[in-house]
Amino acid sequence: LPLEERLQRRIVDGERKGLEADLDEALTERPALEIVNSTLLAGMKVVGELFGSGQMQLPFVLQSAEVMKTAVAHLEPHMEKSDDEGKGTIVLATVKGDVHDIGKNLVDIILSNNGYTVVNLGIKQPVSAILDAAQEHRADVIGMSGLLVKSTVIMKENLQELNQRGLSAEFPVILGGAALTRAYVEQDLHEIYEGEVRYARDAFEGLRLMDALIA
Ligand code: B1M
Repeated sequence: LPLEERLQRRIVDGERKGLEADLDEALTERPALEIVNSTLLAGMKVVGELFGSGQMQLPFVLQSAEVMKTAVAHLEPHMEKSDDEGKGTIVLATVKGDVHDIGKNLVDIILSNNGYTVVNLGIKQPVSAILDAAQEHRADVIGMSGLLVKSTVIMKENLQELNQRGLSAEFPVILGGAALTRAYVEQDLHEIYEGEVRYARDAFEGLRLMDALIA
């Protein structure tokens, strides 16, 4: 198989053996981020489709996710970093009840490489933990990720909690994850949140939003 297809198959099949060698070969042709975006994410998309249609069982999805994480970790040192530092702080978390963290961790990498301080709380974070960390670290922005449909409801509740605690003016919020839509965030959630709430389709939009919110 050609290299790109081979790499995609490694993600889909959860096949780790020879992964690093293939990634190193790919790095001689293309920048690390492009490999993540065009090749590896395409593989995860196939995994999602197979799982969604019942053609792939959960343990195999987990294996694919592990290979994806290994690949991203291998590529990360090769990613471009800006010399900027201290541009601002974001507290980042996957919301309560949700374990998906590959996307969130990509956001962490992209923001960290571009001069932001990222306080990455991990997965299944209750709103109290997110708000405590935001206050403790004097975050400029709160970022929440979630891939389950029920996470979109949790995000709404979290924004209501920010309102209730009188923190909405202090904390603009960026939301991301596959179950969200732009309309849900920019219309429905925009209506209920008393501060700024924005939707990031991918990690790069997350970066653009950080730049815009902090400027
Ligand atoms: Co899960 N899962 N999963 N899963 N899983 C989905 C999300 C699902 C759509 C699959 C499907 O049915 N087709 C489905 C959700 C359906 C729904 O809610 N309606 C689903 C399900 C059902 C489940 C379980 C419930 C299955 C079960 O137990 N029966 C279970 C849930 C457990 C829980 O959370 N409580 C579960 C478990 C798992 C694994 C553990 C096996 C594994 C996760 C491993 C891990 O993350 N460590 C897993 C995986 C891998 C997936 C799919 C296949 C791939 C997700 C992924 O990593 N994509 C997924 C299918 C899909 O998404 N269509 C699926 C790659 C990643 C880079 O994309 O996270 O979207 P994503 O991030 C993007 C953007 O969204 C954005 O930037 C990234 C790219 O640049 N972004 C942000 C994300 N967060 C952001 C935050 C920002 C800005 C941008 O700022 C704050």
